[in-house]
Amino acid sequence: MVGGPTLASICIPHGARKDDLKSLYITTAIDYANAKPHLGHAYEKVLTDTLARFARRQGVRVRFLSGLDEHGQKVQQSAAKTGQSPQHFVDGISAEFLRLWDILKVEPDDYLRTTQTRHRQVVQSALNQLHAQGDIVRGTFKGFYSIRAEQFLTEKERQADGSWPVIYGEVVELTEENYFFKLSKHQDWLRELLTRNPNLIFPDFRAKEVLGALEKPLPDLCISRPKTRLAWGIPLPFDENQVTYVWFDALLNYVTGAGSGQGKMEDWQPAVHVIGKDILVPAHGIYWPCMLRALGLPVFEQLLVHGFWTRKSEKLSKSTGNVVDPELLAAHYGADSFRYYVLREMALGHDADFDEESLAARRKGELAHELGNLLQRAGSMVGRYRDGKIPTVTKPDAVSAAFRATVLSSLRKWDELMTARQIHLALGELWKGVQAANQMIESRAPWKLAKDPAQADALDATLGDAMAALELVLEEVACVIPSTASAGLRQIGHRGDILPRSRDWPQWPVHQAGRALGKIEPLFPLLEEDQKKTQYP
Ligand code: ME8
Repeated sequence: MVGGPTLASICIPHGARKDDLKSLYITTAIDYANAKPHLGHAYEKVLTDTLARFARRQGVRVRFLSGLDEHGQKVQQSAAKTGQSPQHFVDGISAEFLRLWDILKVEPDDYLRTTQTRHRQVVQSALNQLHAQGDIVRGTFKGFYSIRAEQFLTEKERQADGSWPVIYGEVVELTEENYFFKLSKHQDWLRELLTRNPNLIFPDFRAKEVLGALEKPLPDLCISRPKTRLAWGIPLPFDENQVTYVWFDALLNYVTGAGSGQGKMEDWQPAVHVIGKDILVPAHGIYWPCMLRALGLPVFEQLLVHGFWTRKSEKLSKSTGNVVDPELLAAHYGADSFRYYVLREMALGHDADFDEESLAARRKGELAHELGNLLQRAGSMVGRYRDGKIPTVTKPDAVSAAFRATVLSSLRKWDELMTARQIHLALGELWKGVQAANQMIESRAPWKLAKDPAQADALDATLGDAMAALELVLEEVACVIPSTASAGLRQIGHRGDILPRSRDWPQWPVHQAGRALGKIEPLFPLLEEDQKKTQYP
């Protein structure tokens, strides 16, 4: 439409900014419904929730999707162990996940379960389309199969002497008639796409892993399983004796949940997919872009790949007993302390080691002592010296001007680092503003100023500036610690709701002069035993 009106110019409401129309579709991986949620699940959902809240604060229109992966062998086996039907089993697991998201204030716009009708319809219509196009063909699959584990084994599982580990019991060579999705024809396109778009995968070193895997010829992907072997899946619409392979089913959740979430293929919008490093190659890095292309849909906006949590440098695993229960931690330290810890501790994209002492120390230091105390001290002095009303700063003095410049600069750096997805560093920058406020109070000593009526302006500046800095910081950090930030804002007489930033952000707030404070209470009350006892010694 050269020269004509653009969509943006038609749609901009009166007085709105152009970039108000920016939109973000952001998704998490859908967790396997075969066991309770663990630290890795919780981190990923908190991370995505924070990115969604931050984008909203930047004025972006956001759709945030999360959900559960409920089909497949793992789920079927876990259900069988409990003697429940798979559907009954996943209903129970889904309630556990939803309870955790409620506790952690992870608030997606939609929560998709792959057993829902809307999803089955999308999967079946995608299968029909690809089958009709000739992109799905019947073929023979040959491999080694463990009867006990009810799964095909790969050469990776084979031991050095050529035998199979005893856990697999009897291993037979099996030939199966299955359906295959033609992956290989997209290989050159995908290699070029990744090479030309270095931002398609974050961090960039992860893109190299996908490119590395593309150096060998891609085998076609087996996308079905005979019902006799696996009943718990979405039936192929063109062969009732087969069900859909769980990854082919799971990846399509992003299409089902797009737009209105009504399961319409045309609602697809290129998404930012937040996933862990173990599901990049081959699922999200290879299968998914090829599936989108074959379906005639645009490729995703980005794969945002996070690292793994370990404990004492070891993999979190039920078999070694070193699992970390996020619900237990949230109950003890508070959901926001948990959220803050995981985001402050892990450099997005890299691995991090979970250490409860460090969680307790960050809660006590950065949250309770630095942020919480700032509010309590400044708030109680506003109560004592200014009748609970935020004083007007009529003449900001030199100390005030320097302090304001420091805080505004820390906010700008926070914004830059958040935009660059360096959340842990962004929080460090924001805290420089908090620390500057504490130092400012310490050096201006308002308790002394209050004794001298000639220092009234300096006292006003001290307290007014501290309140303004708190407001600025709390409005930003709300994406990380939503409940506490809103509670803190209400204590300083703000409504506590987080709206998109004004166009001229960051500006020093002036509107709050004369505003009455609410009741000042500790944001992070000291824990009874004060971190002597830990949940994970
Ligand atoms: O992979 N640290 O489900 P899942 C950080 N259903 N993240 C971790 C982790 C850890 N220790 N352990 C797991 C699946 N994760 C599929 C996804 S998406 C279409 C289908 C992350 O329950 C993992 O990387 O095994 C993944 O992103 C998410 O938790 C769910 O893992």
